[in-house]
Amino acid sequence: MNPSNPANFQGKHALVLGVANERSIAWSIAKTLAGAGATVTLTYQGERIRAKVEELASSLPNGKALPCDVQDDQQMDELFEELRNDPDRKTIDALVHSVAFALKEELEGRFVLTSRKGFLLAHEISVYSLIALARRAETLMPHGASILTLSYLGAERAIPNYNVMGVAKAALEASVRYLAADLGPHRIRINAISAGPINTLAARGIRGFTEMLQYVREKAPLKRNVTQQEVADTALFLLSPLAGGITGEVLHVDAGFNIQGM
Ligand code: NAD
Ligand code: IMJ
Repeated sequence: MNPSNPANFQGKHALVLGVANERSIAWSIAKTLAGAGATVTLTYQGERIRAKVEELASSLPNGKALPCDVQDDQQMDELFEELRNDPDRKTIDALVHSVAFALKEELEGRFVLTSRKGFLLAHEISVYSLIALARRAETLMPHGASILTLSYLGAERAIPNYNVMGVAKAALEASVRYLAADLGPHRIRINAISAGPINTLAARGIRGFTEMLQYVREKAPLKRNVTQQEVADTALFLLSPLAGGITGEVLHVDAGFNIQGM
């Protein structure tokens, strides 16, 4: 990439949470950031996906994979301690939060049946983690650093089966605004992409997901689903100085589906 291009990430470090496999949205974003010159650190949730994420990290120039289960404060502290001691990674110019989880039984049936345990778990992993990471990252972030998270239209509309995840995404989007207000004076920006449905691990096994993809394809202004690359390109933009005037924003990358009325 042209060194004068504002979306050039040469000499910059990006920390990307939420890669589980090649289909993860976080992986598309990581590859795109690496393509723009960034040194990328991936994190993985547990030993079960360690080998896969290490393999993906090793395919990136100077890529590295470190453990981080966002339910574990000690693992989060150790992640940032490890980064602080690595000369190539001791500053974080871009942080990508692409993490969400709810109990499978909460993602079907009536929302009114949401359990206390299911509610708290979804919010802990999918929302609190962003705040916990932003606080730790702040100390390593230079002026101009940028944070990005992934949301979904279910934050704004009642979408069948999205249930407690929709409420968690609403809290995530509100957290983006509060974090933007808090981090702005430190010249750190934070935004969300509200992505249209994409066939990933988090979508697989969702009852009727194929029909949801088809519904969007028929109704969206662009008459198709959004691609992983379109989400990743928007991520690169929001994380770069090209978006220097944008913070606290939720940007829909969904082939226009959200604007459609009748
Ligand atoms: P994915 O399953 O590939 O990614 C979800 C990630 O969350 C996984 O890598 C998983 O390891 C991680 N995770 C779960 N619990 C964790 C924990 N305790 N600690 C650390 N990591 C944990 O699926 P995806 O579709 O790439 O999802 C990424 C993000 O995009 C999520 O926030 C999701 O809500 C959002 N999103 C997805 C879609 C879609 O249709 N796929 C649409 C809009 C938004
Ligand atoms: C998820 C559930 C219901 C409807 C859904 C989704 N639609 C879309 C998704 C229409 C697009 C995918 N999505 C946006 C998510 O955020 C998914 C999060 C998720 C998925 C799972 C599946 C496996 C599991 N827990 C999960 N937790 C969160 O056990």
